[in-house]
Amino acid sequence: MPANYNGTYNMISNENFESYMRALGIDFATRKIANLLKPQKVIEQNGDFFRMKTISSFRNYSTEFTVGTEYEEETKGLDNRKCKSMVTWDSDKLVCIQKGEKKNRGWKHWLEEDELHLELTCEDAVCKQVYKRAP
Ligand code: VL7
Repeated sequence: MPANYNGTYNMISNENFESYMRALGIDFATRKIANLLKPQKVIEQNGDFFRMKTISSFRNYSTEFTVGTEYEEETKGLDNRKCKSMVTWDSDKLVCIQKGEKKNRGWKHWLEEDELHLELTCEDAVCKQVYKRAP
């Protein structure tokens, strides 16, 4: 039985998002706006199938994938690149590798009690975000 990530989570902390966005080549003005956001993650999971939505007042981003199956990801509204992405389980952690133009790109999710943790990596930048399950 895989871990259950189903739920809605609100951002409570966001470290190094600025350097992650810089590594992705996001322009100054967009970074300034994006840095002020407190997005919400909405995760729908059915076994190994996931739909993940990141919702904010500025932009939304949505992806769907099946763990263990490589898929074409287009980061529309973010850095607008194409990646060959693949998510795998590392125990109860979700680990995504995003192969493409940017080296060392990916993310990891894990749960700690009512918190959803996310580490976003691009090149040498690591952003750490924590979300709390919505009441
Ligand atoms: C999704 C943002 C910065 C552009 C706008 C910022 C809008 C809200 O890949 C992601 O999530 C995974 C794991 O949860 C599931 O898809 C990260 C947000 C990364 C990158 C680019 C700034 C412009 C933020 C959509």
